[in-house]
Amino acid sequence: MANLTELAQALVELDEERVLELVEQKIGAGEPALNIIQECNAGMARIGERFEAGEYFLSELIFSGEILQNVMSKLEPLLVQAEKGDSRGTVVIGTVKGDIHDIGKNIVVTLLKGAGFDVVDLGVDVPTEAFVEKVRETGAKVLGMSALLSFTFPEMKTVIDALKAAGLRDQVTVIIGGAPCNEQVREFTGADYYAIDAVTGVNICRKVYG
Ligand code: B12
Repeated sequence: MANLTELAQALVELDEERVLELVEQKIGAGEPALNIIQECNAGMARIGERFEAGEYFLSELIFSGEILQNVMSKLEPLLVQAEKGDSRGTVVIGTVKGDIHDIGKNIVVTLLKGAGFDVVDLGVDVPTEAFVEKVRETGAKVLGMSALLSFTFPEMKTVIDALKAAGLRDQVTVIIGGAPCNEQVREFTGADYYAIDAVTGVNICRKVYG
């Protein structure tokens, strides 16, 4: 098992005070916010493993989410250095039906806004029709779907099939993301891209909108 950094380890131990102290230190030392997020992600992955192994329970999962959200509220001002000027384009995004994980999606939203995109964030547990309706209404060229639960992967396929049925599939590039997603999941769902992290997702949006 890979060694964790001090920050990631403090997160795994759910030592909120230490986590926030380390984050403040890193911000003060000029460390890029994205690096700090990456370190935290390693900690969250380890927390997930402990949960799977029965060493952590739902309460620990909930607490870890709260700590990460507090970290994010410190980092967000650093991420939103919005580029001025016209909108680069519209991106519709949401976490699929049955899934309420939103910390990763919210990072994507923050980065997209910082990069000058108009973002329509549908939130979590988003029904198929809501995705399809928003794509139709906004004419967005990109749809992003987040899924952190393996059993919600079929939801992404359902949305893509519904876009086809609505005659909208050709106008929209579909990007999927979330910790357990990968290329196989992309293939299964019929999405155009799988983004391993938020930055990759933003770069794909840049490419689509030229
Ligand atoms: C915190 C957490 C929770 C919190 C979520 C709080 C919140 N507001 O989001 C709470 C406590 C609510 C929760 C609940 C559950 N959870 Co949970 N949770 C986690 C945990 C520990 C961290 C998730 C997280 O925030 N990571 C940090 C963020 C920054 O990472 P990320 O989401 O992957 O996002 C990054 C990229 O993936 C990407 N990205 C994400 N989405 C998108 C979308 C697009 C378009 C793009 C471009 C990029 C992108 O950008 C982000 C930044 O780079 C994970 C473990 C893990 N490995 O991730 C388990 C995990 C996801 N949970 C899991 C489970 C099982 C559950 C529950 C079913 C537990 C239960 N028995 O009730 C419930 C389900 C609730 C529901 N219906 O959704 C499992 C899922 C297993 C699986 N493969 O299906 C995991 C993997 C833990 C594990 N190993 O067992 N959970």
